[in-house]
Amino acid sequence: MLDKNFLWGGAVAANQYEGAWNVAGKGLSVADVMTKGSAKKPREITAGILPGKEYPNHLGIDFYHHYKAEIKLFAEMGFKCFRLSIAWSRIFPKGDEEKPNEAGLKFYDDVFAECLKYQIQPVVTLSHFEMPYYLTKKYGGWRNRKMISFFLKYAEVCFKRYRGKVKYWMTFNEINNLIDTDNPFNAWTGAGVVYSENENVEQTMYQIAHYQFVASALAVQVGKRIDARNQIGCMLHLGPIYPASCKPLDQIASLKAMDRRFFFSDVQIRGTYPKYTLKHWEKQNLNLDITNKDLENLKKGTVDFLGFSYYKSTVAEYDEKNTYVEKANPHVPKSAWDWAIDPVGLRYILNLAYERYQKPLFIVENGLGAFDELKDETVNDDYRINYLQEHIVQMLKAIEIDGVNVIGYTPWAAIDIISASTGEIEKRYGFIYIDLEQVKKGAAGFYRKKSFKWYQHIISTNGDCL
Ligand code: BGP
Repeated sequence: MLDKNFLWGGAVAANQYEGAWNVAGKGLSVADVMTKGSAKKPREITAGILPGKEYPNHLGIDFYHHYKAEIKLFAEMGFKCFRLSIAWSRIFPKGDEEKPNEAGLKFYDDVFAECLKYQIQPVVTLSHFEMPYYLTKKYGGWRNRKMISFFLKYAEVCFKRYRGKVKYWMTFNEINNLIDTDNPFNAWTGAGVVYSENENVEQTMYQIAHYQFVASALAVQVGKRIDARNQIGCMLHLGPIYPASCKPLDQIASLKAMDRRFFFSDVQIRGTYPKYTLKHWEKQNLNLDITNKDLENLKKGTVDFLGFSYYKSTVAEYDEKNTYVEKANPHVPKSAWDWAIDPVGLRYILNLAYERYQKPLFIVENGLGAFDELKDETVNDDYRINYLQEHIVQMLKAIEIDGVNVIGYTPWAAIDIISASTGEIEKRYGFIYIDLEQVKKGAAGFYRKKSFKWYQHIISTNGDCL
């Protein structure tokens, strides 16, 4: 039997669904200057708005103008919580201003009031791929230590303004994406940084991570001071990287691969740098700007829970030169976007994370991106129902058999939104179908998919029907 306060809900991010990119004083965010991509072609990072290019985030699904109708649908599904992010550039349009933008703050007052009207708890991510673009131009993004104070100020304004309305917060979305330096999307959306060809990318990446750790730890301290009831978490993308075989060296490969993935929560939950990282820095001769005061702050600002997204698993094979290479898992099927579908992996990662930290875990993203077809005003998305059902069953096993403490589950996404990696809406995740053509004409354009009723039933029985 799940706890009666278990947080069932759904998740989204401001830059992928709000639209109204330049309304009511909002500044440009890093997401606002990324063009549309496709399943095959990555999105382009541009130096401002290029005329004639498509910027999907500018419209999103226009939640900004339809939030009442959409939150009403979430209430109809029975959501206990709604995970969303605040667009930093609505609150501080450039990022370094003295005073926040009142119209931006007011928008979230209204959104939170609407959620609370239906007893839906907002669960808020402060930075979800949408930092003010100006901060990248003027300060070089998170390469710069000054970012710590800009973020802290933004966080403090939010904690004060939404005191008593929001209890669950997360500082940086998928902070550990930074470690995958091969994909420029990660440094851009996570830190407002484009690496140059001749820099030591590893050194820059760890420096960015350090500044974000300090910023997050300071935000935790301020958030707790403003309201001791606040629960402030870190947020990572997680998933097992199994050993490719039962060869002993493949076990080491998997162990090291998982350390690399957990490095960020090791710091944010334990408040110190793990030994394996210190050894690595020494070996690589990295020279990082880390002060004693920073280290004290990391200790004082550890997080209350671990929020994470779970989509897929991979395997690690031992490689003499690089310790391991990550590969696809041949034992699990794949989605239309080539993402491995592995529900058992969710139980596995829940166990792994809980053994490592003994902290509450919050699954704040999990879902299937698929091509949906609207027919007779609905979508027959049995594939999505199967995907979610199998994952929920594994989550319940982790809770009821393995004793893992999971506090909530917010599938990605509550409603169809713009996909982060492709910049298209065609990779759909929601329980509610959005017809963008209608949205462009000013209508809300939504249709309940088959999964809508199914999820409503799961929530109303608190998972007992499975
Ligand atoms: C996570 C992000 C989300 C989201 C999701 C699905 O990495 O936190 O913002 O979009 O993945 O990814 P995509 O939209 O690229 O399919």
